[in-house]
Amino acid sequence: MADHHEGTLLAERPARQAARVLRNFVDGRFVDGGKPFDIYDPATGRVHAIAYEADCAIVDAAVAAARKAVDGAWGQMPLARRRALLIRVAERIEERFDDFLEAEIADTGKPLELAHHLDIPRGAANFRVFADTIANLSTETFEMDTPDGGKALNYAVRKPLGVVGVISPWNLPLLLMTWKVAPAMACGNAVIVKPSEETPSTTTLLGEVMKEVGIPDGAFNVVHGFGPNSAGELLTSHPGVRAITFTGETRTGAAIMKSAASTIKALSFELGGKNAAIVFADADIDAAIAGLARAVFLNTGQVCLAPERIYVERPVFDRFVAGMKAKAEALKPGLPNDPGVNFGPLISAEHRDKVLDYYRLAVDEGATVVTGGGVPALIGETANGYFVEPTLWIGLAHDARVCREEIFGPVAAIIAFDSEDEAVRMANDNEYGLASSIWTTNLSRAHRVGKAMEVGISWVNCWFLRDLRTPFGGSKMSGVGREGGEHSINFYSEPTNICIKL
Ligand code: NAD
Ligand code: 6OD
Repeated sequence: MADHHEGTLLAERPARQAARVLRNFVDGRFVDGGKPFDIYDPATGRVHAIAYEADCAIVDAAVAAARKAVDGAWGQMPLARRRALLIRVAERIEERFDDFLEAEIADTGKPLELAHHLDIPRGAANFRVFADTIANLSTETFEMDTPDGGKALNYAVRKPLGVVGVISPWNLPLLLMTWKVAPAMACGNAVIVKPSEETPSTTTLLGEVMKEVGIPDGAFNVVHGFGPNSAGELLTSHPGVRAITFTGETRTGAAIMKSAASTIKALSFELGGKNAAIVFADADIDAAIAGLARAVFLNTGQVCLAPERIYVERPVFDRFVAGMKAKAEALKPGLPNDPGVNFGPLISAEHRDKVLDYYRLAVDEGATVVTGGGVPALIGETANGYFVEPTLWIGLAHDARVCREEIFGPVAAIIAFDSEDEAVRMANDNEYGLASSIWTTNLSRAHRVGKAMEVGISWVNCWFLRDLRTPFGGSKMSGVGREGGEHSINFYSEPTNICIKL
């Protein structure tokens, strides 16, 4: 068994004695090399780790190791053994729960309670679910008549794609990375993960876990670094990588598509959103307020599925706004471990500045600020953290820029409507199409409006309720393809049809 802290040895440099070192994980080992870069704790603004940017040689070595694993020990492994190993990965994440918790919190600053009930458990669940899914899917068989009056039998067999590049974002680092790594590995692919440069810690820890449970060398690799002209682009343009599965911004998806074009890679994209919620006057308004306050402010609004536009039927508008304001003002910012803290920082100083620019723009565009709109007055360790206030606006036109562009912060514009048609039209009038959340007690309306939404996932009287067997992804500019259940297996494998003349 490997040393648990192989990838996270204390830094050698005296000035950074408190920082962890995150090396690249290639062919079952943490390797030296690459250029160091700082990882910040967003709750305090302090450097808490140093990662090493993978160069061309490290990425090439990762691709070669992954190819060897697909052709050998991992790709050839009997399915029962592969599944058992993936379940061991889930168990080991649970055994090392506190290590994952600590690493995720250090990178993101998110409240401990949130990482405890969402990020880390879902990291483990992703491996269990896809270890099951892969065991329970069939392929198709057709018997056909042939021109000579005989018969032929067609049947398909599923094969791994080969080497899969996984490029992941910073908002739910372990959850979103394992959501792709688990099905890719269940299908027998070897993966190379490029985690976000802001949040590389839990992916590095997963390298340790893979080694500890006996996943063959090369089946799981980690390369650290950035996007353009760095590890990200080296992966997306590498001829040895057969597929890229990506979660992140829409414009990054466009850049990856270009970079992957010349080597014709399979692509699965989960991209940005500008999600709408609709609250009808017949809804349980208290439930809508509780559900949508959670949706807008969870993870400081840094959830791709979060509604940033809420359309509310006029008779219940004032009551809804007052309820949301009370929820926003009850949130407590602070350090992840401090008692009662349920509101974390944004991920970086750069992202905080972007969100604050939108706060200013909203006022320029005519918003009345119901609550928030600035930076909370914090003292002590969090004074230099990347905090902003939870914010609500009314009085904006539906086509204001702040109502059209993804902000990715703890903010929503609340807009009144007078008819179902008007609400549906405004909700769909956006270039994104990721998710929606509709609140009504009218069953017919729930089905009708749920289906009318131009999105990948349309929630009714709930939000972010996930059954991992269902299709997940975005419409319009929010994504390409679907993952979840058999949709993931279909992306991460390809069938060969065998036609036998009988
Ligand atoms: P991002 O696009 O900036 O970065 C995501 C990843 O892509 C990072 O690892 C980054 O290093 C890498 N990258 C950037 N440019 C690249 C390039 N040219 N080539 C290869 N790799 C590159 O996104 P982010 O800021 O980390 O995450 C926030 C965004 O992600 C938001 O837009 C959010 O809506 C979206 N998101 C979508 C979903 C979904 O399921 N649809 C889920 C979570 C986040
Ligand atoms: O739950 C999931 O599987 C998923 N992909 C969630 C995406 C959240 C976006 O921030």
